Amino acid sequence: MQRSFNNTSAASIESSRIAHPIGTALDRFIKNNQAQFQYASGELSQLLRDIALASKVVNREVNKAGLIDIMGAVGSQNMAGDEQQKLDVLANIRFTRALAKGGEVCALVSEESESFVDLNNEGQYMIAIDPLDGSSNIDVNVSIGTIFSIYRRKSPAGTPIQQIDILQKGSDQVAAGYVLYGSSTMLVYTTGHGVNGFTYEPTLGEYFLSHPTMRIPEDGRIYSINEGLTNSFAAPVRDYIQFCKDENYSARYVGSLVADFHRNLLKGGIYIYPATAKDPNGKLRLMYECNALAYLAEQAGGSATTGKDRILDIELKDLHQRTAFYVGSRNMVEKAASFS
Ligand code: AHM
Ligand code: MG
Repeated sequence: MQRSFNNTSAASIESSRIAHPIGTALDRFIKNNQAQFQYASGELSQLLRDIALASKVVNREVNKAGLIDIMGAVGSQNMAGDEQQKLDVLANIRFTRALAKGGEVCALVSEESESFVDLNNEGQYMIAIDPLDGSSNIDVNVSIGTIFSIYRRKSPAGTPIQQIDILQKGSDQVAAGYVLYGSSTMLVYTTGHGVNGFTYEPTLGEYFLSHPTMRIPEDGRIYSINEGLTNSFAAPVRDYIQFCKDENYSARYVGSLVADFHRNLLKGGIYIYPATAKDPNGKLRLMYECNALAYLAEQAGGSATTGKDRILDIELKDLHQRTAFYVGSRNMVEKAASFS
């Protein structure tokens, strides 16, 4: 069944605003909302806290990225004599460690690992994560992000992890979100009851609610696509780009999925990564890039498709499966699809 925020009444949105004023600390927000979860045992709350904690550590590393070059390039040693590690590898280690220690996650799928990681515990959740997406932007001081999807494990806890625990459809997500390491660091997530955004206050070391009950405008005037690849797009994609130009839309493309998605979420817009000659199934990965953002988009009133089909309905066959990705304002995604 499609979990859609569109059915949520204006009154419940308003009551959520009243219950959680801007400035509410993340910990308090998670605690106050625990009763909303179907399995309100506190494990998912703790898992979200673990993610927030790991993101603070990664945020610190991201902010030091420029200095790392000064102190020694990748492959060399830093001043303390430690081997330097690439930031995306480091982020993977930080998140894996936090989630393994937390004990709520039994298995982890990551962009950085070929197969899933069995954490050998009784945890009830499976997580798919891209620890640091937009890696080409790391070295040039441009926004990057972490993307995560959380699922309930399907087989009984304590038994070996099975394929049905790992290869779950996007519509099975129980929570999803991203961290944007931008001019501010933000954590944006959903547990199926709307989308809320928290901004990190570095001097206090805490996230605070800054964007309650986020809604993506139904329409927008921004299109985000790597237009340099136009020659390898199919005709309907090229036609839609021409339509955007005819309408005098603004082209905005950071090249970091989280940053492009976040801007469009706030301002209205569409992000497209279609099939190309090089990547005939699209470039982006379903499990740890597209599904989370598709869930967030729908929860915020937007939509996400392959250009044809709903992203959250796609059957998973492979951990690193790719898909074409259209996400953003509902009317824009619909319009783009009408060119096919
Ligand atoms: P990555 O996982 O190697 O970082 O690739 C994903 C990134 C997205 O963040 C971004 O939207 C896209 O790839 C950019 O790709 P391109 O440079 O082909 O436009
Ligand atoms: Mg990625």
